[in-house]
Amino acid sequence: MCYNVNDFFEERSDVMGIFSKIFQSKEKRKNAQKYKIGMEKTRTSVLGNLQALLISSNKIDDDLFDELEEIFIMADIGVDTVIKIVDHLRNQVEINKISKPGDLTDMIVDEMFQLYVRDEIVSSNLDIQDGRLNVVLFVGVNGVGKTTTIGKVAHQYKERGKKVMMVAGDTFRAGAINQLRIWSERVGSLFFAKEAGSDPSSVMFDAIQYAKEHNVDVILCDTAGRLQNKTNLMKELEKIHRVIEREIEGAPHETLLVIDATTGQNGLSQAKIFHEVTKITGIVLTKLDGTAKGGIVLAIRDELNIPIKYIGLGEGLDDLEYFDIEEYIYGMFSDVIE
Ligand SMILES: Nc1nc2c(ncn2[C@@H]2O[C@H](COP(=O)(O)OP(=O)(O)OP(=O)(O)O)[C@@H](O)[C@H]2O)c(=O)[nH]1
Ligand SMILES: [Mg+2]
Repeated sequence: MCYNVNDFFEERSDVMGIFSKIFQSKEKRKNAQKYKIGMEKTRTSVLGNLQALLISSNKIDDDLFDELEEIFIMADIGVDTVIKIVDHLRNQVEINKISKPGDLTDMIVDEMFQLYVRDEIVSSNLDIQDGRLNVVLFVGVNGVGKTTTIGKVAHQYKERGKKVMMVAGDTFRAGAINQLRIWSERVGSLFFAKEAGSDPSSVMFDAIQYAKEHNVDVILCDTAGRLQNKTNLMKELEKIHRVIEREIEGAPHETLLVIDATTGQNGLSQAKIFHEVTKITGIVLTKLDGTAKGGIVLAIRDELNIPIKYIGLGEGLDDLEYFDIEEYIYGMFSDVIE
């Protein structure tokens, strides 16, 4: 299959530019700047390669599609997802008789956008409601950013006037309790801990009683980092979940799996296993600022169907954003959308 520049000189079809139109219609640009800055590594890498490829190609052919696949896989979009995107792109090129490689950029942006929003508009808001004690549990492997994210989330809810309490459920790692305590002081939230080595389920139990007595709005529960293949630790997580569930109907209202974006595809397999043990309601994708592999967002959406609720774009208190697909795509492609 080969599309030669000289064979077709058709105008571009209406199916293109959907993303640009939607994005233009909203006043999201200001917030999107944070994505743009935070995703600099992904943007410069993906876009740099993409632009170099499209400029150097004078026709759309199989070689071009192969190279596109390579660029997307390098950005960690995931092989299965990439194949889907590129196959669909091929079809669109054929149907709309696209011949200029330069016209592909808009189509690629749209493909990615539509892949994410295909079934429904995915809400990234946390299920935090007024008039009840809300429980958010943070889980994940070691060092992904659970404790830091709790600090950032606490800060956001404090700013909105909520009474927030952090719970030191990581009783395992030396220094973990203190690390969370420091975050609570920084944010100005309540803090609940028992002595190191306590059973984390009993910490949760006591924390919930305390929170009920003191009219706390939101409790954010830290847990010890655990490898998904360590059976005893995963069982511990099940127990923590059960205790919370027993004490408050419908809780935990959110169980967020924290994934480090720099670990790429490995994060996907972590998610699958954690999801089997404890129902994950959302993903926090941290360290997106530290990787050129920001395409992992699309792989998570396509392969797991668990919503990404937050993304971490740095180590500071304000470097956490609700995940927004439009702002994300803007962060990745802003140089060509503008
Ligand atoms: N660049 C960047 N660094 C981050 C982000 N989130 C967390 N970090 C850093 O990642 C490191 C680990 O963060 P922690 O919050 O301690 O991770 P954890 O999951 O609680 O770790 P354990 O409790 O040991 O399992 C720290 O140096 C954080 O500053 C982010 O969004 N971007
Ligand atoms: Mg921690």
